[in-house]
Amino acid sequence: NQLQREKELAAKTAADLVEAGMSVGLGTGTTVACLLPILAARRLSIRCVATSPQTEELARQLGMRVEPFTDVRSLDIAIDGADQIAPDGWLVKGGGAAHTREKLVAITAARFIVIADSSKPVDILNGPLPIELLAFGLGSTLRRLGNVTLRNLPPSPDGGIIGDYHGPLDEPRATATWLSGTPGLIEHGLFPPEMVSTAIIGRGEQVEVRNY
Ligand code: DER
Repeated sequence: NQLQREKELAAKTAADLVEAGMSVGLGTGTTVACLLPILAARRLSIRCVATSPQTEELARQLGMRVEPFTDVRSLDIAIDGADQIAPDGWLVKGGGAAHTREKLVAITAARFIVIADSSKPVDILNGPLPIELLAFGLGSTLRRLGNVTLRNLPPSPDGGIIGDYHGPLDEPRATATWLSGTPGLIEHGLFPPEMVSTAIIGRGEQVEVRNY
């Protein structure tokens, strides 16, 4: 369908940015699932880190070299999807419950590239905003956060509890600062523009490239 073709188009455009010898961060979700076969088919000698077991499994099945992120201190490029993309570059991520690892890979990469179909750009970010919470003291954290629902998911690979914050996101910087300063909250899905290099958005048969 149209959105799938747009994902493929964005993924192919992003794959052109990956060169032999690079260390590459691989995001999580259905758009990244389009990217991996394209990247694998180019048979570049690249070292990858994955942001979820799902991505790791798919990359390994495609014969890609995936390494633990533990000792990797820098990445040349990271490519990931997004749930929402604001005009100024703020992202909402975490639909796939992997935003904690995705943010660490994104901040590590020299270039962070977002790939998306035309349903992702929005005028104003709106919730729900994915969050990952420490299991210890969960009740206290939920009380202090207020407007939060928990997802019916197993704990994350890092043992965190995945939920969604339903408050307003029209002031993303203030909300991101408040959430990041909340004891018991491991990570939230607001990614600031300073973390994003480029968004590649499939629109019909074209791609829109936004550089921030
Ligand atoms: O969970 C995530 O952050 C994913 O990258 C998500 O934002 C995009 O998933 P999709 O490519 O399946 O829409």
